[in-house]
Amino acid sequence: MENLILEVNDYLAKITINRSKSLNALNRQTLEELKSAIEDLNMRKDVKIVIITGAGEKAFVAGADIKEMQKLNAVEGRELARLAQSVFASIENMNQVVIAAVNGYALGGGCELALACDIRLASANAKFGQPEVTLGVIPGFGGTQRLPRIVGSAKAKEMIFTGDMVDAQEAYRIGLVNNVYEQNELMEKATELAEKISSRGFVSVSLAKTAINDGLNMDIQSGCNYEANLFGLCFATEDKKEGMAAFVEKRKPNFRSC
Ligand code: DAK
Repeated sequence: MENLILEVNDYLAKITINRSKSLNALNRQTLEELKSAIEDLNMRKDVKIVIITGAGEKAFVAGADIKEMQKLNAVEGRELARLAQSVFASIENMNQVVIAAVNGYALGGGCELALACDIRLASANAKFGQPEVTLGVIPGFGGTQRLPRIVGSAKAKEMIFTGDMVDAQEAYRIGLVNNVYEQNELMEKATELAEKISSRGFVSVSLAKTAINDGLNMDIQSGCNYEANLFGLCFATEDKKEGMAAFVEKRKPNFRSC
């Protein structure tokens, strides 16, 4: 892979978007590489957490590659949006928990990539924005759909209609990121969070992710019914037996993710 670095260490995979000369902008090749990395990781039972970050200290991802998009016609633009949307949907629906470690600019497609992740941690210098209207287009990689679901439609409309950036503290205030850290602490904190989540009963973490993601597209009653079914499914797992036995026996559980 030319534009991605993929490192797997035990239960943790780290994907670094690696085009720092272009502030890690997503061109077609990078999206194709991301698609293939996500497909491979999704099949792996040993990997529980994926951290996505950008190379360097300036940018997470500064958007889709404007220089590449400049040459596209309408049909090619639609193809690019479809490719990115399918990659981001696979990230959103991965069996693993995906943490975005946003280490700088997360603009346009970069903000949309972070939105597709389960949890967003930001460095203090991070900046988020959907500047597409300044280029005469609209967000095309899911931003008009995911941003309002996360920060509410009023704040999402303000960000998308103005194209203005918000800094890390404002992103935290509006619920766009879960936490903000100094740049040099970001990866350590992301790894600590990964460690904590991976120590839980991982089948249940994964089912909880499914319940939340699918439930967001249902009415509340259908969502609760769906939750009850997945709750019931947990009772068929070894992790449920181990978790409850450990509680009763006053010891730490030893989950085996099955
Ligand atoms: N694409 C390509 N190159 C980029 C880039 C990008 N998004 N962002 C930065 N670069 C490149 C710069 O051109 C520059 O390259 P050289 O000139 O050195 O060759 C290098 O990275 C360093 O950038 P700057 O010199 O500009 O660095 P500064 O610190 O001065 O400024 C900046 C940093 C992040 C504020 C600035 O680079 C910037 O504003 N970048 C563009 C951010 C942006 O507008 N992102 C959103 C892109 S649009 C679709 C609809 C919409 C979309 C896609 C599909 N469909 C419906 C089909 C749109 C998606 C987007 O993401």
